[in-house]
Amino acid sequence: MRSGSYGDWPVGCRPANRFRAGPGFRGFRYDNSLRVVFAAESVQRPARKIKPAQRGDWVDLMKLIDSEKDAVSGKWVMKNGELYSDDGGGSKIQIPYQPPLEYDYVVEFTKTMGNEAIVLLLSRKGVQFIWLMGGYGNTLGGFGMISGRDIAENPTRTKLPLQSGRKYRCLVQVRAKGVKAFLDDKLIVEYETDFKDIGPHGAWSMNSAKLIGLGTWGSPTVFHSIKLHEVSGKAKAGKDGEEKKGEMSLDLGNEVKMKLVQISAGKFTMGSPETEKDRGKDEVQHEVTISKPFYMGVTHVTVDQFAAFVKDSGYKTDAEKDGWSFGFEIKDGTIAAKKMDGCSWRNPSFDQKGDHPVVQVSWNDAKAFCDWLSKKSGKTVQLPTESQWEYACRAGTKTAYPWGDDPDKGKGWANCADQSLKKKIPNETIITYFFRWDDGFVLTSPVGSFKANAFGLYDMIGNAWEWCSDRYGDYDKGAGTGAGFVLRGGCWDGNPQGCRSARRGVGTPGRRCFDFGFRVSVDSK
Ligand SMILES: [Ca+2]
Repeated sequence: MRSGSYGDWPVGCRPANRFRAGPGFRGFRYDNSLRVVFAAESVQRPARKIKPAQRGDWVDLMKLIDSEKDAVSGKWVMKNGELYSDDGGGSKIQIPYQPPLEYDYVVEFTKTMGNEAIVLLLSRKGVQFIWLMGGYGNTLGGFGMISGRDIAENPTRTKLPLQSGRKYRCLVQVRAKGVKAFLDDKLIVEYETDFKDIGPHGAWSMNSAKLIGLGTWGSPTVFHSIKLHEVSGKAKAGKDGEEKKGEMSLDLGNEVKMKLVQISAGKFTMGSPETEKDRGKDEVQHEVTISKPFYMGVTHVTVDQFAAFVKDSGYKTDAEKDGWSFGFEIKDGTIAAKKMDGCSWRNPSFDQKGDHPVVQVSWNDAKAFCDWLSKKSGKTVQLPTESQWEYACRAGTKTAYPWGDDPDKGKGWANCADQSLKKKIPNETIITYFFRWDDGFVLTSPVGSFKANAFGLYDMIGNAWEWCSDRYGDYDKGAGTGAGFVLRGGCWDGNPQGCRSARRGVGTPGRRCFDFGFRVSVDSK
């Protein structure tokens, strides 16, 4: 066992010793006590600030490392544009990794002395499988440090002598079908594997699962360049709060994020034509101009996201303050909705997981969430206006539903009152008719389970009603002045009438229910 800095080094590097055990070596298992060391260290580290690569661009990580010291741990010195490790037992750099994107990683380096390793670690199913430039006894190669039988197939391995003082260029290609590593254009390791299974190794992802580690072990090394290049895949949002390529990611703390997408300014016809089946009289058509682009949450606010808010702020929802909310039980083949003591977003009267839309939230609660997130993010986070909501829901469509005018063609688009719900409540009389398809969910569903609309937004129809910032009122009388606020989008128990794009709902600000949720919008600068 080594001294303090050893704990800074991934346990996965220890096999340098055990590798000597001979050809029968099949791997190693992590020591729980050392994993605890990692967990403790991770708490003390500052948040990551490294920007991910953009598609088609090469990103010089050396520059980032130079400007953002927390990208590095161990003994590193930046001199004249080169990064020196004065390695006494392990030093590392964390670099972005955003599966399922395809990347090239290029590292140019010179090992100056010593006989151990330079490594770049990835894993498959949480098991380390690449020791990119592993070395013992001046050997350089792609060692499969296989500690899980599921990846014990024989990879291509080539060992090369690693000479001190010589410059090497290493390229790692992460692709959908596997990983290849080249040293000076020579293939040194190749794995065919499921793209989805490739990721950072746990020991290296101390701050984020989106980072992998590059480091040295036992050998002072000079890194001349470290670059990465996104080869394909959709560009992702940049660092927290950064507005880039039409996306935004907000940090809610405790590793909880919220993704938003930019919606362009434009004009649309709000409301429904008089010919639309089941339309409401309050859906009078009128032209609306959305004068400025804005960001919209790609999904409802989830239970996990709401929990991050409550944890940070200590906020108590209206239902919690009052000690009751509107819950339901499925009884005698119907939904029996009623006031229930102790019912709230924590106990909505049915089972929900963290990725389901939070429900049992009032307009007041949703507004409090937005105010909190505004303060936390420095952005203007709010509930969408009713116009913004319908513009975003329609995403260019003029039909009754995002998928067209025929409710029967909506399978795969939304979680509504479908046949799976009907089977549970065959005697229901309030929900007068159901969608004819089966969406697979009786109650709420994980957000983003269905098709996104043309703006990249999920569940604009169905799952849970969404609060808007506007008071309800007649369209032709300007801003609403009524006591209630607008709810849009229908819900898991919404029938084909209630789940139309133009459908308007309303609730008083303290009202909460088992199918009331929300999503947020953010002003564009
Ligand atoms: Ca359903």
